[in-house]
Amino acid sequence: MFPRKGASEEEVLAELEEKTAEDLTFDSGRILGSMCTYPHPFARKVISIYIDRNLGDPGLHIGSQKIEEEAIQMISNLLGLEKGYGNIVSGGTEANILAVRAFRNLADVEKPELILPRSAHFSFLKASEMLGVKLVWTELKEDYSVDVNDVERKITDNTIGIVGIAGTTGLGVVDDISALSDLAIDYGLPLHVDAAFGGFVIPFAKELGYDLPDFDFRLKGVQSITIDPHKMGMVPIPAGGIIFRKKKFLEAISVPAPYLAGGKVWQATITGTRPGANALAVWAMIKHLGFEGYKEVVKRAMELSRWFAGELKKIPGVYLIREPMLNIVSFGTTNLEEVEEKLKRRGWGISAHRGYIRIVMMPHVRREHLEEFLRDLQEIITR
Ligand code: 0PR
Repeated sequence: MFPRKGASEEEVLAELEEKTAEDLTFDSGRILGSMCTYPHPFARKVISIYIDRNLGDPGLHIGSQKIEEEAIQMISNLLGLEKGYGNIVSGGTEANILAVRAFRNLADVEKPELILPRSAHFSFLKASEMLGVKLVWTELKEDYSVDVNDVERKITDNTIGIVGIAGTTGLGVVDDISALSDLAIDYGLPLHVDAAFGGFVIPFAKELGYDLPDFDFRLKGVQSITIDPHKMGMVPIPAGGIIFRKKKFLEAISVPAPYLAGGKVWQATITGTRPGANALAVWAMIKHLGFEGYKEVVKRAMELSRWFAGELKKIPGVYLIREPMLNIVSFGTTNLEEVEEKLKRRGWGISAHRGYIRIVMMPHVRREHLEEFLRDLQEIITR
């Protein structure tokens, strides 16, 4: 019911506290299966200062728009591009939709089809339905990366583009983007890389010496990349990123907004009014942490993942789905559903709906949390 009379701030806050008591919080250490993390205190500060900025009307907030553009350029550079074209958006879903939209608009095909691996995130289902693009799924190999031969077999005259994934949602697998890129070039098709998760992991992990495939604009067939600051970028939700190699992709999805303060401006995002504060927080976090800062975050997460995977293997009845490539460790057990239920009852924020339990070593996950989790898991399994 819409209240007729307002209540005091104290009353409202007390009610909120009571109602959110059942939420899990990131600092409790109980959230082990999420790709989000606690808002970095510095990002939180930036957001609270600039909470009123709206990138939907860049003529009003000219400075903020320039900062968004600088953030896009810094991310483009991270991904091997001197100059990129894109936006800070609401998340990986919007970024993926924008990429598919750009490919479709440029393709001029009557019955557009998009080729993507079975491991792709469900955001492509939304893109497919909204854009009228048929999804053509390709098989995975034994290591859960996309079968590039199957991708080639599925190319037709209706294909508008190919999707590869750098950090799959379930297992953190990086596809053979280099082979996909070659294929894309051979067939004159654009390749989109969904690095929503891996984008803020792989560049740092590579420099740390982890043997990971190339995945970014250094590969000439890659035309667009989804990369989410609100995952491993440690920026509060919502902060996704879409970067295109060429201006034509952005132009293909731009609509005119002629009456705004900045005169005739073009908008290439799905949302109109959008949070400037979050784009500023992306910029601020990159400036604050720098490459070295993110590298430290990734180092911890990768080491924790290897250690955790090793510990899991010691528990009888527990098996890894595959060796972790990034900071995601997924495992199965006998009686998985029962184990999941019991873990949840003990307050663990995990899920097993894909046929395994996925643990994501986000920055809020600490070794002592995992030790406690392992103790609970062992107890449940051996009981
Ligand atoms: N692409 C990939 C590879 C993803 O893993 C995800 C989200 C997306 C795109 C879509 O991103 P947005 O959710 O930002 O639109 N992957 C997470 C997942 O499905 C989303 C998530 C995050 C789920 C936190 C739960 C959670 O607690 O697991």
